[in-house]
Amino acid sequence: MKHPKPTKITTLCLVYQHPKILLGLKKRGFGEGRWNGYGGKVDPGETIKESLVREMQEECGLTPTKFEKRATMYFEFKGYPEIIEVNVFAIDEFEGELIETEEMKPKWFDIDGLPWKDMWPDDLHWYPLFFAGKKFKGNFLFDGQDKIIRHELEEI
Ligand code: 6OG
Repeated sequence: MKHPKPTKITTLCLVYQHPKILLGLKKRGFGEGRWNGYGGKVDPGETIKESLVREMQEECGLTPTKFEKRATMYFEFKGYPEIIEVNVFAIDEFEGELIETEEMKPKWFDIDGLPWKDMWPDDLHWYPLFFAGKKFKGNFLFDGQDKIIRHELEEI
């Protein structure tokens, strides 16, 4: 599967301890009002792993101590030049105390009771692969922020 050249590299961390998953309600900025994993833009001079540890600490107070890369996905938005690379990690173990921050309000969900209508629509496509322990890659083309025009997903 070919992918476009990203303009922005990000991480997305899902703390998954079956049957529970930790999500955060984004309180501001891109994806505001949606439940999502933790993460954000990888800063210059920072590795992807350093970035995900920093973002988790900043957004929910936890320090991930055992994690695994599970997916790389590319998101394009019709009419916009930005192409976001999202590196998805399963966080298996962590230290610290979970807190609400200015950016994110945390909540543990049962995987059978996810708030799909208040999540990114791509999540419906790839969360099942994530929960099944798969590694995968994907491309998504959005029209606005609610509608997916085209997508492809492939196990690796
Ligand atoms: P900041 O740009 O606010 O980080 N992200 C997405 N997550 C999902 N589930 N679906 C998408 O579809 C996403 N696009 C971006 C990556 C943005 C955070 O949101 C993730 C980052 O963790 C379009 O720093």
